[in-house]
Amino acid sequence: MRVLMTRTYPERVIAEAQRHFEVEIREEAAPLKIGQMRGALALYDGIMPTLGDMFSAKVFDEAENPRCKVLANFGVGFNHIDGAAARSAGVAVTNTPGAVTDATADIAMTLMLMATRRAGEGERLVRAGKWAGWHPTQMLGLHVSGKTVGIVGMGRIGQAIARRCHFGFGMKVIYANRSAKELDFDVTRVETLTQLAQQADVVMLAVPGGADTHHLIKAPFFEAMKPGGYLINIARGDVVDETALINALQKGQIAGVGLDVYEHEPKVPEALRMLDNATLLPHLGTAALEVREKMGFMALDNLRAALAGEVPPNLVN
Ligand code: 8YV
Repeated sequence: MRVLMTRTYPERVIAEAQRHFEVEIREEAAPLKIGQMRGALALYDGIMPTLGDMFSAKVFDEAENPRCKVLANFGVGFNHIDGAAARSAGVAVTNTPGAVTDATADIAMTLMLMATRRAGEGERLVRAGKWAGWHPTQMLGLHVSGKTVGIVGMGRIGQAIARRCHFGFGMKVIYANRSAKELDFDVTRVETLTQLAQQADVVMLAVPGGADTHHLIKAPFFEAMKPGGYLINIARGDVVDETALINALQKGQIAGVGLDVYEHEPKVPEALRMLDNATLLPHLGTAALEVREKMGFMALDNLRAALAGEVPPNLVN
């Protein structure tokens, strides 16, 4: 069976893949172009795509009974793949849930602490040689312990964030989610995003990307947030109306933001990059070797099952 890996995944993942398949490894870091995706559907039995490989309905338009039977996505987010169009073309789509949960929740906590305690701003001050020394009211930020965190999206990652905030920082946890969640510690579901915005000192976005959550967070949400409130996004960039976010930051409607994802990444607007109260990371959510290996092995399990004619463990379409 021929398999295309659309990026150079970790060595151990590639070695494991080569034990089972004839593997082609794409060395470019840039996402596939539409012609490359169409070609891959015709030439390979399975493909391991990832963030940025936009397998839209258009890609499947000309795919009459493609050779490819599975897109085994490397990553939990699969909003770059049109699952319905893939299914219509006879292509299964899978993802890697669980593998990313703790690492992504950890980056959410990193961003919360960096943003609220102005760590990025402080690091830049020292590195620039401009620190004139300590004084009692220098670079005061928000003390998060005991404050209220509002989590939008209470799936695996949202719950892992809630656990860290509750047990690690004694925070009150409120959340907005389609359904109520029963956890082994105290969390409170709010009925509306406005209520969450009004009550939270720190807002955490942990919803899946896709049409249902596109621009879920926009100007009215920022107007409802506390002026001293912070927004953290480790979900997908387009969950937030980035123009409205920049406007809210410039107007002082919110105190700051911590982002690991961007609406048009890797493009990040200069207006956002210029703001000292914007903590900006380059999509580091799962950037640890053991995590990326675990993601890769999960994707391979999905590939193997699908190409053996079985239902893959993490089928999403
Ligand atoms: C991944 C992510 O590392 O898993 C996801 O959906 O957003 C990241 O944490 C990225 O997609 C690369 O696969």
